[in-house]
Amino acid sequence: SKADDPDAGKGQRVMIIGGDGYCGWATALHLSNRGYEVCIVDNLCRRGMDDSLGFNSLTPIRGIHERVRKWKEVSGKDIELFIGDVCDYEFLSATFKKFEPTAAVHFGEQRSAPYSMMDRTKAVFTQTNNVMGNINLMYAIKEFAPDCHLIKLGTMGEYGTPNIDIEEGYLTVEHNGRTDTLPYPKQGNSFYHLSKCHDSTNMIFCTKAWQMRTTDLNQGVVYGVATEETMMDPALINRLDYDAVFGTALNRFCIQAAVGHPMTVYGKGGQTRGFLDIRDTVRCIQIACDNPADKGEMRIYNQFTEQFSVNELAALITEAGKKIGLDPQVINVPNPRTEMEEHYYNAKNSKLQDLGLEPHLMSDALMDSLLKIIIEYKDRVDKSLILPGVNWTESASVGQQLEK
Ligand code: NAD
Ligand code: USQ
Repeated sequence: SKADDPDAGKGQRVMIIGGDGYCGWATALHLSNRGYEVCIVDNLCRRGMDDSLGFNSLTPIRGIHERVRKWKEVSGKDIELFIGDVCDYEFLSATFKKFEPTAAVHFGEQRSAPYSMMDRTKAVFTQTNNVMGNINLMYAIKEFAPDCHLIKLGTMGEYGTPNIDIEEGYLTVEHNGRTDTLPYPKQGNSFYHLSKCHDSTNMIFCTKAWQMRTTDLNQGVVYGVATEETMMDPALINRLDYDAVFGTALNRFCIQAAVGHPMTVYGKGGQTRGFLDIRDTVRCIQIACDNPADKGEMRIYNQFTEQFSVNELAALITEAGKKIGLDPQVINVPNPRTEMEEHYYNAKNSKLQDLGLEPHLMSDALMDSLLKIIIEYKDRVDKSLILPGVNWTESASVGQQLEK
């Protein structure tokens, strides 16, 4: 398709904040390969968190400088690198002046709900890092690049699990005979998810006050590791988290199945969420870049392709695993989180598909290839990192949980 032309992104200069992370790295390469001028901004704090907590990616990821060098070798394309913190406004200003982005894609936040619930310090860090970074970014756009389109990663978790259908960002309400279209009610279920609610509220305000162009992408849980570009060379491989803090549901279950650890369904397992393949994450960002909001307009898309309950995921992996000779088992572990385990869930997701997204739905082929990549690296798994150690009700004011 046209979106895959080598010059599909001609004229666009896209700053990928958080470009050393799971979604950001895949997106940076995807856009670079299609002719977008790309730079990566990252302070590498995520690698530091893994080091402090003793976690590792299942896949052996290379340092960011080596990644970018290898990309140049493989593709002939340059990705400019800016190592620094978006909470540092001087750094961010200099980066904006140097790169002059037409779009800024903001992945650069602390993104784990369990991490944000470990203790008070990490709750405060999560909200400070996320909310302050996003405010700085909006000021930088206002000051240095007023036409720049802000594409901000939000989360489906901003909506919580209401007993009515979830719309894409806005809800039309009739109340006492009058009607208005309002931001959809926000019910984040961790300090992390709440940081995204606060970001969205700040964005609505700045979009109007400063006539900004903004898009908020309420993304579901991402799964998979392979994209076209990250598989071009072993040094380009993407990260895949399996620990109980940064590992997400489907990725964790596949890794558990591959190493013979029972799949850890929390509580009753009726928790239902939206999911998408990482190959669709990169497409959705490209679509957002190619469809900038008007000045003063904040677009909100629900970025997921299918809904599953945790029990359904475990059942799908059990079947796929059996086909390749594994014998996946399930255990119901006491739910460390405070969340509904049986609930109504029906979220809309048509806007990105209307703009051209062709979803990669969960399939045997995907599970098969994901399980095979995982098996290749399974000796790197430290099984002691699999069981959950962070409990919502026990979040401490001092000291961190996870001491084993
Ligand atoms: P990740 O932790 O792999 O990557 C985030 C990157 O941002 C890291 O490289 C980190 O070093 C960087 N970063 C964090 N704070 C920064 C700061 N202040 N300055 C500069 N860089 C900073 O996370 P991910 O899974 O790639 O998620 C990316 C974004 O997408 C997050 O905003 C997350 O909330 C959102 N999201 C992720 C998922 C998912 O399933 N992974 C689902 C929905 C939404
Ligand atoms: N779960 C299990 N067993 C596990 C891991 C998770 O049953 O081993 C359950 C959780 O209890 C939860 C659901 O699976 O009900 C999803 O948990 P998760 O860890 O996969 O995802 P979550 O904490 O919601 O966070 C992840 C990303 C976050 C992103 C969010 C999208 O880390 O950055 O915002 O997915 S969403 O879920 O739509 O809010």
